[in-house]
Amino acid sequence: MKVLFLTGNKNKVVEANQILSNLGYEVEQFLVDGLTPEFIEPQSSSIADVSEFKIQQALELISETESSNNALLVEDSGLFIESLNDFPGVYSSYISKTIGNEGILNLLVDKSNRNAEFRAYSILYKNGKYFRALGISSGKISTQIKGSNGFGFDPIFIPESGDGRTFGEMTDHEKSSKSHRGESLRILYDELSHPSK
Ligand code: ITT
Repeated sequence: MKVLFLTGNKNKVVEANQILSNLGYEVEQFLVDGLTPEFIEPQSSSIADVSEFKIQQALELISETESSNNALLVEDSGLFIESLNDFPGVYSSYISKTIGNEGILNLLVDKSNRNAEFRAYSILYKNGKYFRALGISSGKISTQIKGSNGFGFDPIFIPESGDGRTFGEMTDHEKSSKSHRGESLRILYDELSHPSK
């Protein structure tokens, strides 16, 4: 069975494939006529609400045959910085594209508290059933941009469970073993493996 992932972000698809392929699922970006369909992200302060909205849009876009043969996946994620009252949070995508990593480091110049959290809320729809999972990766914002792997805020995020390197300095495999997305997909993986739980 394939998992069709409604996202404009190919990095998310790669990470999801690494985890769900162990279960025999092949994750593909959900495209309509070869293009990422336009979908709306509602203004909300909750990544769970944004994900619920995304899955409803995915169900509207998918044909009946496609949805009976495949599972559908959506995810909303973000970086939540403690001393900035959880900013950029649900605005992470926009902030990453505008002020970027340098902008975030500038906002934290005078702050001694650099605690932050990445969160990912995933929803998978399969055969009429919804599976939902929140993953969290706690850590700190670095003082410098380090590493060029991954995407978005990876070069400024040092996970607590690591060895001091940023996600941007880790291989894909190392990152997904510690990441919010990895955690949320591993929870989904468990639920899919034990559907009676
Ligand atoms: P969608 O099409 O799935 O919405 P997106 O990239 O816009 O793709 P989100 O709306 O969920 O995704 O925004 C999440 C943003 O948070 C993302 O664009 C990055 O800037 C940041 N982010 C989330 N997970 C990250 C990760 O693992 N590493 C680095 N940055 C991440």
